[in-house]
Amino acid sequence: MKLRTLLVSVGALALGHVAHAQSWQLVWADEFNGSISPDWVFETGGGGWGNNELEYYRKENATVENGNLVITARKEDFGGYHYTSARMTTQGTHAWKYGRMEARIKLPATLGTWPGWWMLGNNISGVGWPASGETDIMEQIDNGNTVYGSVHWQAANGSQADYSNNMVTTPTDYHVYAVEWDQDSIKWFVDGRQYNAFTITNGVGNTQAFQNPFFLLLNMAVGGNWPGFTIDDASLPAKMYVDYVRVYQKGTPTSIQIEAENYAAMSGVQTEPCSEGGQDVGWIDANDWIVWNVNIPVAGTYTVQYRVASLNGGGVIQLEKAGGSPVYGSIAVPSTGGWQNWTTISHQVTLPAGQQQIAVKALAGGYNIDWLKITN
Ligand SMILES: [Ca+2]
Ligand SMILES: [Ca+2]
Repeated sequence: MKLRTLLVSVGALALGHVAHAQSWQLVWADEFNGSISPDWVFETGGGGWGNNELEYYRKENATVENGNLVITARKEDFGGYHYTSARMTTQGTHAWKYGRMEARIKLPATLGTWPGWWMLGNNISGVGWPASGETDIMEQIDNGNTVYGSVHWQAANGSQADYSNNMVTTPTDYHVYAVEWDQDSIKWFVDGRQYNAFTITNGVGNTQAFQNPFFLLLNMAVGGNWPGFTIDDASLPAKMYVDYVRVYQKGTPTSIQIEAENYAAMSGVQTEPCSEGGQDVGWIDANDWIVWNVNIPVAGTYTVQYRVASLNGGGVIQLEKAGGSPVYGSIAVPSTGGWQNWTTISHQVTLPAGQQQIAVKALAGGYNIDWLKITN
């Protein structure tokens, strides 16, 4: 969103990767359900701080409509400028090093508007720009159908360096614009489709700024060095809708193994020596239940594995909060050919965070359990 010069391709990764499942944990969000989070700081003033923008940024130009943030660009005299709009950041309230930053956005795409969903290095007030680094998750100008993903940083010789790519979409429809950023790369996505990547491994190409925390920005400029200074006044007011902003980070790997026999409470079962060592829980009949204490570090999706044995199959495990509600999921237990022939079955469930009691209830019996393992 800042200064823009000729774009140079530095450190581009091969494109066309398909997004793969990762254990992203939601760490911050604003869904704009009725209000704007106080974590947003509104920047006020005219000119866009280096871009020769034509608007004066005011908090009044950011409102909430039907669960959306709405940034409205207006033809309106204020503070010596002839347009108003809004620019908001999480500078000073929240910054993150690495993560998946995504927002669902619908743009006006009209001549003279320049909306941005972007990030700046949190140390900008100390080292300045572009040494702070800048990641533009989505920019679009005028009535074009192209959206841009870019980075700006400081080259080793002190000059500004840039890298950018773009894709054609339908900006006036809602799309999810995201980056996935880790120690090795920044990747840009529209609706889950990757169109750009940038390598930052070990600060290659003087990119070490991208190993620091960044804060978020949303704004819509009117005019400026990039879109130019021709504004379609008749199309104003123009609105940028943001359904949500979400920040995910890779969860700390979780792996919790619970010996079935170490239950906190049970009904109708017995323990017995296990052929794999220790004990297992057997004599499980329909409606029997077993409760364990567990501490889940972060709410989210987990894989729960069960080490089971069953002579005849036909059993069903229901995983639930102790007491029976909510039910997290259920899984059938196959025949393993013997009461001490063990196999591992698993399913994915969504668990709340914290110290809690989980339970297996037998919707149908006829199996033994040696252990459970909860991983993300
Ligand atoms: Ca929303
Ligand atoms: Ca066991």
